[in-house]
Amino acid sequence: MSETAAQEQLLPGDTLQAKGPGLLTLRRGAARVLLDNWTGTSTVPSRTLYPHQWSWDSAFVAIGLRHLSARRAQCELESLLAGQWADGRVPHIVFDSDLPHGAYFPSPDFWQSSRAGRAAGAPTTPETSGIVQPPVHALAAWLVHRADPELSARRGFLARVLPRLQAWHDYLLTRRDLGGGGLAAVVHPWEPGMDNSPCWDRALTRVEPAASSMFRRADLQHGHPADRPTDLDYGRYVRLAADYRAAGYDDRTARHAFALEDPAFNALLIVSELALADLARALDRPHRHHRERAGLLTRRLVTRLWDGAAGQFLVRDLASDTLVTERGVTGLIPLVVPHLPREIATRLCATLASEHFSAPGTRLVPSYDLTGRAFDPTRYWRGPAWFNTAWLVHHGLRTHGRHAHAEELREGFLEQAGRTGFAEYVDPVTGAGRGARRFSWTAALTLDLLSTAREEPSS
Ligand code: 2M8
Repeated sequence: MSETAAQEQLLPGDTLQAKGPGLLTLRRGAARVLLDNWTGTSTVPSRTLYPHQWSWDSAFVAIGLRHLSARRAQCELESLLAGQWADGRVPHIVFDSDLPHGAYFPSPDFWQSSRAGRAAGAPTTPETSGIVQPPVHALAAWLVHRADPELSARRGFLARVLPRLQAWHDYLLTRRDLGGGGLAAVVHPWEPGMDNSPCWDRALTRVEPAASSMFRRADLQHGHPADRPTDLDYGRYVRLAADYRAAGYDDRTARHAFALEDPAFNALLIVSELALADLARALDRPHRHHRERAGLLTRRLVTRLWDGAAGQFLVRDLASDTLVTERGVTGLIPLVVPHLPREIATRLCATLASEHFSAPGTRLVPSYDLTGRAFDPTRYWRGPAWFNTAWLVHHGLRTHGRHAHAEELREGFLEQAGRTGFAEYVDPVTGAGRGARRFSWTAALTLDLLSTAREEPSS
C-alpha cells in the first residue's frame, strides 16, 4: 500500500456523523493536519515556523494521535526519547538532519550538542538542543498505552519507555533541584514552554543580551513581528543558551543566571509521576515509590509556590528566593494535580473565572493576567490564549469534578480550533486566530477533546 493510501486510512470515518457533520468535518480537518505534519517518525509542530521535533509538542501530539493510530503515537514518543541524553534529560528539540541549518534558529550548529554536550551525555546522533521542556511525556505514554494495550504489549512499548521516563524524572529531581526545596527548576525561558511570559521579565533583567550579530531570527520569516518575542528577548535567550553550552550543559558546574521554579512544569511532573506509577504497575514492576513521590511533590508545590492572597500559584525566582507577583496561566495549571487540597482547587477555579483570566473574546484561558501591567493580546505568551493550556485546565477541571465548567471550555476549544484553522494561539480580546495555522498540538488536542466526552476522565 502506498504511503498516501496508508495515510488516507487513518482519516476518521463516520463515527461522529451522528453528532453532526460539523464535528466530523472538524475531526477530519484535525486528522489532516497531523497527517500533513508527520515526517515518517514524528510530527513537526508547524511545517513553517517549527520544522523539527519539539519535546512537549510531541507529548501533546501523541495524546491526540492515539485516536488515529496508536502505533504512530508510540513512534512519536519513541523518536523523541531517541534523543535523550545519558544524564536523563529529554532535550526540547530533536533536530531533523535533512533540513538546512537556516530552517530554524537556534540550529544544531548553535547548540553543538554532540560535541559540547558529550561529557553531559548527549548522543552522537541525533543532534538536539541542550535544554528541556515540561515533562508531559509519562502522562502521554500512559494514555497512548491505554489506547491499545495489546499493540503496546506486542511492541514492548511500555518496557522500552519506562526506564527512559524514570531517568528523565530522576534528572529533573536531582540535577535540576537548584533551589534545594525538592522541586525542579527551569534555567531558560524556553524550558517552561511559555517563552516570553511576563513571569520571567524580572529574572531576565539580570541577563546581558547577546549582540544581535550572534543570531539570525528565522522565526520572523514566518511569524508577524507583533506576535513574536522582541529582539531584546531573543538576545537574552541566546545569551543564556550560549552560557549553558559553554559550561558543557553540565548542571553541576553551570552557573545559571536564570533559575526559576515554575508551577506548571512541576505540576506536570506530579501528574507524570502518577502516570509512571501506572506504567510500572502495568509491567508488574515496583510502583509505589512513584505515588509517594507525587504526594511529596504536591506538598512541596503548595509550600513553595502557592500564594493564598493571589489565589493561584506563582513562579519562584531562585536568585532572590521570592515569588514573582505576575499572574500567568502557569499558576492555574496545577489544577491537573489530583491530590491538591480542596480549598486550593476551589480558589484556583475562582481565579480562573475572575477578571484576570475570563476573557471577552474566547472561552480559552489567556496566558497572562488580562489586567496585568504587561498584558498584550497578540504577543505570544504575554496574553494570547493557547490550546494546550486550555486542554490542561480542562483536564484539571474534570479532575476536580467541575464538569459543567470543563464542558464549557471544551466547547469553546472546539469552536475556536475549527474557526481559526487550528491556530497556534488566539487573541483573547477579539477571538481572532494568531501565529501559525495548522498547528499540530491544536489539531491533536482537538481530536482528544472530540473523544473525551465519550470517555472516562483520562488518567
Ligand atoms: C515555542 O517555543 C520555541 C522555542 O522552543 C520558539 O519560540 O521558537 C513555544 O510556544 C513552545 O512552547 C513550543 O514548544 C515551541 C514549538 O511549538 O514553540
